[in-house]
Amino acid sequence: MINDGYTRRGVLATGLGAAAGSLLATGVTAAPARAGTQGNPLTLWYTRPAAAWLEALPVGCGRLGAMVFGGVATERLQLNEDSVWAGGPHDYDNPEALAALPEIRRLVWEDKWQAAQNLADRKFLGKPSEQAPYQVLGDLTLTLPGSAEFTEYRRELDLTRAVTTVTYVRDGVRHTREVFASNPDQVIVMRLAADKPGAVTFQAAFSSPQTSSGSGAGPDTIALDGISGDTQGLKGEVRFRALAKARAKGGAVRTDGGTLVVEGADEVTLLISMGSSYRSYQDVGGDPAEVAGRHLLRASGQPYEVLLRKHVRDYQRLFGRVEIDLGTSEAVALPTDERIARKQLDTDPQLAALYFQFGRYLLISCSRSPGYAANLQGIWNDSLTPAWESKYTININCEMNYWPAGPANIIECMDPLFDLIKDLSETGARTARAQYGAGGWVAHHNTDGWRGTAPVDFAFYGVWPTGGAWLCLTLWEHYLYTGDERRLREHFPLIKGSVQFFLDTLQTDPRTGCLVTNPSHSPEVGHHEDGGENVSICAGPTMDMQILRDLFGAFAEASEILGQEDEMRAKVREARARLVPNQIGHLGQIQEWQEDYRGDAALSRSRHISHLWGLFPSHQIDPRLSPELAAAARRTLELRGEAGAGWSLAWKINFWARLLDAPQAYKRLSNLLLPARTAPNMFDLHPPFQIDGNFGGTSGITEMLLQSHADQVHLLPALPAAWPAGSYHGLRARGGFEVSVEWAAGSLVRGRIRSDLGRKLTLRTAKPVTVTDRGRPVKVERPEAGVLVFDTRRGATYDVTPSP
Ligand code: FUC
Repeated sequence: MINDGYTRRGVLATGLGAAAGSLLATGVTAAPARAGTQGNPLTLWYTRPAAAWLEALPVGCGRLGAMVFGGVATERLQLNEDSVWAGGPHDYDNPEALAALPEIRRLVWEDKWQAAQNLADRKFLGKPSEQAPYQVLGDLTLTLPGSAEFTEYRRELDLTRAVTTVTYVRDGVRHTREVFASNPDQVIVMRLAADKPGAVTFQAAFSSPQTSSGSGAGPDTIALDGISGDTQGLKGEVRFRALAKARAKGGAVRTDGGTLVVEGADEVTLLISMGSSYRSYQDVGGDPAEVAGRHLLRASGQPYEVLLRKHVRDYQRLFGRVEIDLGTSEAVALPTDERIARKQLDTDPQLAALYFQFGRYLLISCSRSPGYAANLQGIWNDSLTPAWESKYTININCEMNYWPAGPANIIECMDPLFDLIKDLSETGARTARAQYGAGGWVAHHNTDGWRGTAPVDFAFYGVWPTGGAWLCLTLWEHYLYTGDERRLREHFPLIKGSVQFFLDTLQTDPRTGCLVTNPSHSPEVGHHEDGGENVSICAGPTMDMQILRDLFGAFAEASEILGQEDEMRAKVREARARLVPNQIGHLGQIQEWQEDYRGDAALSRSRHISHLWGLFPSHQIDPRLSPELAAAARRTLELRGEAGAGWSLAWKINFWARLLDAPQAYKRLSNLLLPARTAPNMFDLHPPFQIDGNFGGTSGITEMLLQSHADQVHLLPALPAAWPAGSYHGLRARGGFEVSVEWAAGSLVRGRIRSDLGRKLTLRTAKPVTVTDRGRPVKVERPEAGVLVFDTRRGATYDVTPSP
């Protein structure tokens, strides 16, 4: 069985057989009469059909997604295709902006913020000033005749195989449906089976809130054709087609208009294919019928078992790289929604492990090639007008989506993000020219299917030129994790273009002489809100300076590695030295702005904590290297307060982990897993559903167990008391290391580190350790307590054990 194969292979691969074995054994023995997780603790499961969207279970293969409701009389698959954006190709740049820029800057220098912000609202926002929403494609609804009664209902999502299953007994027949989304075959597959011959009977039809129509497309296939919606005066131009084809064993299949009719089959495989006319942000001339038809035809030629096997193999190649055991308890036997409703993470450590793996599952399911990057809802959206248009918000949310990709060992999932950055470097070059008269490229706080890069919404939120710069640092992160120079060379022009924009636009602050952004802001936080003013606009906010310090640093290092741009490197290093440094303010906090504003500004409880960007994802603020700044970051977190939207809480887990404060990090994780922030289907709630919190939470758990910044690999840096014993296998550290660790009584029992690049390794542990290479002691230096340094060989595996 595939599932057995997965777990056994995993256990063998860990070399930590004892810990992994005990995880499995506990899962099995804890399984209660009510079925529980049936020996597989990596299962979300429920005793009722989904009564709401946030109870339905997500499947996806990057390009396609579905929410599966698991109903008995009707089954609903809410369908998404990741290019269905309202509107059409559009250049958002504002031709009036460039002329207004000097005046906006002057007003900022004179502290006339309200006037500056008003002018930016009038002249500097994109046209239109709001971007387009990502939209639902439609539903496929199955109507299944029979009595209203049913028993032995169970609905689950198996994270080890990425298959969701529904089973129940109705009118004396056990029905079983499985659904998965296949990346190799680019279709969503549903199999309907029964334990009596001839018992599979249903009708299926598409519906959609879009302008669309259903029809028959052959004797066993129905179609839905539609077009995306209009928005902000832009005509909807993404045409799409969905197809559903039934392949039955026994019984009869026919279509009746747009209805698929299946009668008396033994078993049915339903293949769902979707395609759109979107070829790129500037071309919607594709043929949706060709795309949907091609994938359907190819899948049609393959038996269900083959489609399933290919899907599971493809998925496990990514998912199977990491195992995690944070301990277990009786609670694993409860349905997932009941576990969340208990509000007791302390007595349910496996729920944290499940959340971690669910995050990995989600990223694999919504960010794969072929396909576009994960938006605010990944790919899962049932609306024409989703919250914040389900765009790519790049002042935190989109980047957060990708935090787990490197450390949680699914780095291929970043590829669609890199495609997005490539697009933005093109549209952003237009914006740089049109609105700033600058070279290079710029992206502000949001983008959409049309890769808008001009400022949008209001100046208060939108006039922030550093979104593209942050995105570029994900390209650099990829290199830090993989050491892949070929990719770095491919990505370097994007980094260079972003740097160029800032070389062209940074201003010398007349008061401080520092190089600063102007206009900009600290995302979404006002620094003066009194006297009818509410202004965020300013010069040189801390976050910008932190991002640019890292961007310029990455550029300099990359250009050295690649042997390119010597002259520009010198200029960039000079500029880097002139950025405003991190500063500590009057409350002992990290200053959010160049000026240490008093009053409400410093006391803001905003969910945005942008000035701690330097603590995470960056490491400019570090308890070891800059203890005073770290203390100020702690103060900042205390001032900002404990509460927060889903993503904000998730960010705080990462912050506290970086401050090596396990109790505080764990507290934020517990809060993230409360019903107010985690839906019954484990989707993160801002609220509403926003997927960043899932990914930020996954990243936060990693940061508690393994950190690898500032040239050190730190094992178990913020291990909470609630997880006294456990293990993980396969997390990744920067520098090309794969790390597995087992711990008991809160301390390391053994670790195992594979070096893929043969780099020098600096290892930090709470207690002294010894390193061996195939049983032989390795020569190490011990520069300070808890730290050892040694040269590794490419491909070698090192064992780490507590020193006697
Ligand atoms: C920013 C945040 C919101 C939300 C939205 C998508 O505006 O302030 O909390 O995450 O982006």
